Amino acid sequence: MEKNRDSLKAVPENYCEEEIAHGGKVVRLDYTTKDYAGNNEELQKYCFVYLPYGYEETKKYNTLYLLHGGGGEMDVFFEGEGRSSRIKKLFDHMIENGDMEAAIVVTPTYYHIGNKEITMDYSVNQIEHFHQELLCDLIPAVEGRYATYAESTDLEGLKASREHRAYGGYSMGSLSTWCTFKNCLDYFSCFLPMSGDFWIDGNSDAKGAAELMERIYQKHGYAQNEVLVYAVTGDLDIAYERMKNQMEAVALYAKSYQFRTNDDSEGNICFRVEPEAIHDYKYMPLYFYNALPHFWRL
Ligand code: FER
Repeated sequence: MEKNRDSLKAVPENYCEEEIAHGGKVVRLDYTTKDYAGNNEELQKYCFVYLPYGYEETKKYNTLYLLHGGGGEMDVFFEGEGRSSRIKKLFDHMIENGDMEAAIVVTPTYYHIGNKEITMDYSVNQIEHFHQELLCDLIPAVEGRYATYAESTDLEGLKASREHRAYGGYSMGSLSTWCTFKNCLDYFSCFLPMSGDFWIDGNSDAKGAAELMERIYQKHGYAQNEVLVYAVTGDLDIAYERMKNQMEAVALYAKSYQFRTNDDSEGNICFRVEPEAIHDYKYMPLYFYNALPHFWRL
């Protein structure tokens, strides 16, 4: 596997700062789900949804589902309805300048809203069950309400539109991204795990993760140009060693993947490392800026 210790491409200075005239908007979407990780009782939840500038019901949009880290909630990326967070401004600039394709960006939580008693075991359990909420309730609520490539929101409709659907997250949200890869490869094509490795039964396990990834890939039978994984972290990040071990194991054991070298021309999995970056949400704009130009363009 190619070692990448060069800096990622820096985010242009104004991207996270400047409001643009043609910006998108952040709205709140309420939906009903169930406590799939617990007793299946009905739950009322909500997420924030970024609608790109010029959003129209008659168009079709790519989607990106984004998950926060441990202890976070829906507001980590967009702060709230009608707000103009740094990440919202970043997406506005990237879409306006053609750096990334227009996309609807959805920020839910894998927790029960407002739960203050969050342990690591609770987080892992919620994350490992989140695909049920995702497929049965969240995606149908979002893609039934907003104009995406899904002609229908049953599993068949979601599968037919998988090339237009991406999933990413930071830290424990990165674990959620690996779990979505495991459980939902038929419904998502692009994955952005940021600063978090793939835990198996709650434990970091590089070889186990690599073998599982290979099994999943083989089972689904997608071609290399039908799946993209952009894994990224910093070399001072607490996730670095584990993520590096995992990606090196993928290079050894997961023969179905082709690693992308730095020129990004070919291959469907890469591991990018920002020198001196620690475990902090403040690096997310840098990771989005470098990853998202490759998404929905397989
Ligand atoms: C990791 C490093 C740290 C990781 C998760 C964390 C899923 C989360 C830490 C925390 O929430 O305190 O590699 O992988």
